[in-house]
Amino acid sequence: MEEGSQVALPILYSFRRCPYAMRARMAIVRTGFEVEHREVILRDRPAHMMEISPKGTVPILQLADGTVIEESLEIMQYVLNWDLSSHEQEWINRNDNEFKFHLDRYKYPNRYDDVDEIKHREAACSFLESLEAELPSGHLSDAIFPFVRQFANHNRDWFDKQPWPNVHSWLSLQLNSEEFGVCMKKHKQWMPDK
Ligand SMILES: N[C@@H](CCC(=O)N[C@@H](CS)C(=O)NCC(=O)O)C(=O)O
Repeated sequence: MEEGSQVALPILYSFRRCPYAMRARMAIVRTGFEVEHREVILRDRPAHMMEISPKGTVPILQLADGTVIEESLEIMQYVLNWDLSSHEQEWINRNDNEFKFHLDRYKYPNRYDDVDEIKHREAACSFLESLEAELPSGHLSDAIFPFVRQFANHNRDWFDKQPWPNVHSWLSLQLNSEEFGVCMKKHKQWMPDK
């Protein structure tokens, strides 16, 4: 390599508070996978991001050879070299479909027609009760806890009163970890040529 020449790093388009982006960033932090971090504001998405992934969601990982990975779970799998077991896949399906469905309606009832947020909070509890009985570990834990964090933060007082000692200690372990601290580091909005 010539002196001073640089190898392009993979590019990560991310948004700090997005739970999908968080799970991808956790995989990146865990492995020390190097990326050029590009912080996105969702209402002002960069043209390059929309070009490589017109669906416009974060996170997006573009590898140095141009390959685009536009699903958070696939980014995790790539970065961690993670071969999901069918049991892990079932948990992720429940998280990304059932739990996320109720979480969105609990957190943002005004975005939907005729939604009772408390009914959705109750429905979300069945997923949390399953977690209480069988806490996820390792990569699976990283894939799930950002969503539980969002649910917990919506009404922390209520959440803290629920009879889920395992979930409470599991969640606080994740949130207080050094890795999560790195994952939540603040970045300025990325702008081309800056
Ligand atoms: N299935 C996608 C979902 C990603 C997703 O929906 N991210 C949200 C932010 S949390 C997003 O970019 N939404 C686009 C928008 O709000 O316009 C994944 O796992 O990466």
